[in-house]
Amino acid sequence: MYTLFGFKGSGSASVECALEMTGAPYRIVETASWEKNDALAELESVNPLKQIPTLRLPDGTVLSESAAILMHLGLAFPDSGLLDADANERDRALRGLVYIAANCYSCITVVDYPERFTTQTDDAALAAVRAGAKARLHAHWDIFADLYPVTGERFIAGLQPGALDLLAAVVSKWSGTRQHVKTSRPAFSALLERIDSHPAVAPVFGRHWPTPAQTPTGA
Ligand SMILES: N[C@@H](CCC(=O)N[C@@H](CS)C(=O)NCC(=O)O)C(=O)O
Repeated sequence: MYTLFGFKGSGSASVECALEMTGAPYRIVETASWEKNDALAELESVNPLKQIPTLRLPDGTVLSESAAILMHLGLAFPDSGLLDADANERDRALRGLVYIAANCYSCITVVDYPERFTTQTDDAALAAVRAGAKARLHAHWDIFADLYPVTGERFIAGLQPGALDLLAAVVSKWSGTRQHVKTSRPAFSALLERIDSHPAVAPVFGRHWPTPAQTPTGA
């Protein structure tokens, strides 16, 4: 079975949701770099970055990086709806998955851990790094919303939420993104809320974010 290293309110929610969509059996090992429990050493042994989500496949292969994990699941389970069968639609989703990982998730890391990205140690310097990353993050989401314009009742990836919808909905929960796009890109904001409340998504998101205000990372 699959083993998902994850934690409540973290990026592992997207993979947990994707695993639900595949119907494949999985177990969750709860750990995170900010939650130093016994399982953290096991996570570090398979992912030296100590980042979640990290997924161990049934054959023991380890995958990290949300986008790679979601692509793997979409390709391994073609009937799950995570990736479209149509090549053009699929390419559009692959671009979006890498876009979010490269341009949005990366900014979250800077907002959460500014000390990793500067040699300055005073509070003002750290606050400046955090503020710059947050502004850049919001700009990257505006560009994403423009690249993937809302069309009717469609989700980003199609008629049902797919891998790209899951990653977009999770990574946009942090660092004030949802509040930002409510004003800057209201149609995109409404789409994210539709993803949150879709029956294939809501049960998992409800476990990770029992109330919308609880966001452990990138608050
Ligand atoms: N590039 C990774 C980033 C994953 C990531 O930053 N995960 C966060 C939790 S949402 C984490 O584990 N951070 C802990 C750390 O960096 O120490 C991905 O796209 O999955």
